[in-house]
Amino acid sequence: MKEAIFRFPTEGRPISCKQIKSGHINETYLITTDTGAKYILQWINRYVFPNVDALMNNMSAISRFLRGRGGDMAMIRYMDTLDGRSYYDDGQGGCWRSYRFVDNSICLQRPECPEDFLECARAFGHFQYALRDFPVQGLEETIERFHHTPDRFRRFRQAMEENRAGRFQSVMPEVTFALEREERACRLQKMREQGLLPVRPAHNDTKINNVLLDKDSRKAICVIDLDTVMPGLSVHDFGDAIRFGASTGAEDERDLSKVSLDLALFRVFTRGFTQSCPSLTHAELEMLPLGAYTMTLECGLRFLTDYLDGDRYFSIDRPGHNLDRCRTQFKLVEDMENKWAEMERIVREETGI
Ligand code: GN1
Ligand code: MG
Repeated sequence: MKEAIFRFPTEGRPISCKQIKSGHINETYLITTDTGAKYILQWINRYVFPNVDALMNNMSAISRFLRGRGGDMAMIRYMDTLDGRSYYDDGQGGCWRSYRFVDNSICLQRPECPEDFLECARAFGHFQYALRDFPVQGLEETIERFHHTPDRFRRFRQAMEENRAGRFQSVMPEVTFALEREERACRLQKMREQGLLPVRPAHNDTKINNVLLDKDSRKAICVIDLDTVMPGLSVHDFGDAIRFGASTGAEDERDLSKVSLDLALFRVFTRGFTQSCPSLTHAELEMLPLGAYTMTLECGLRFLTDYLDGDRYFSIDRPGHNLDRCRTQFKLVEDMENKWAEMERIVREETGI
């Protein structure tokens, strides 16, 4: 049992604790008490999120705003600790938070049918739309330059130079692949700087497993994992969801012949996201395919950077795990290049631009 749970006002006495393997950064546990009440307890990774107060402040500002707005999408509510704080600092570098498990909810690692992905799109589209007039300057950057692609390339170059794990020589094909695509991948950040794309409150981590679905109706209940909500681009939210959910293979699949972009899922997501977020500008709609491309390349680059650094950021389950993940992302990028005209056509057909 994780001792931290006793710092929170649970209903009943905690009797079991099971780790939920989902995500590469924080640790998540399902706690059950003797009355049958269930809670999620989470350990926050301070290496990745040094400023836990900023993260919890963002989250409560967003929750307050969304609750005030009403609508059919729920919001999880973190519990205060018994001594009235928003999280528990265990004094040994660990920070913990907890919320009541959402009854009858499931989260998927991949869509089991197109409707699951449509629900995921509706949830993230609705999230964007509901926050369309949230004062974005009130949000703190919980991770500096999180989706600043040019800065990701800068850090990548630094990792190559430092070559901490001595792996540089073994990843030359991946290095070349990334560098050849740098200009295209940095285009959205340029557009942001030129004011061509609006800066909005973005979720920034829109994997399908960050949406809770109702186990029976399979309808989206709410969006979770708000740790990376900060000023960003809507096209990144679209793109990250495609990168993960519209791939025919798992993020760490070793057989690359299984990894490609599923255009039917791409279409479904485009439909759900844009219909539930009618506030997207013409430029944002036009850039949706580039959002998918950028987030996939950037994510591959981040895995590669971490591989060069000796796996310090993303948790791994096997040697070479980050390199495997990098390769699936790059394979997907290549497939998007081949399917580019179709991606653009789908966006035109679904949005009417
Ligand atoms: C990390 O931990 P998880 O799975 O929610 C990462 C995302 C990556 C993702 C890749 C804070 O998210 O940016 O896209 O792994 N989160 C952070 O699967 O870096
Ligand atoms: Mg996350």
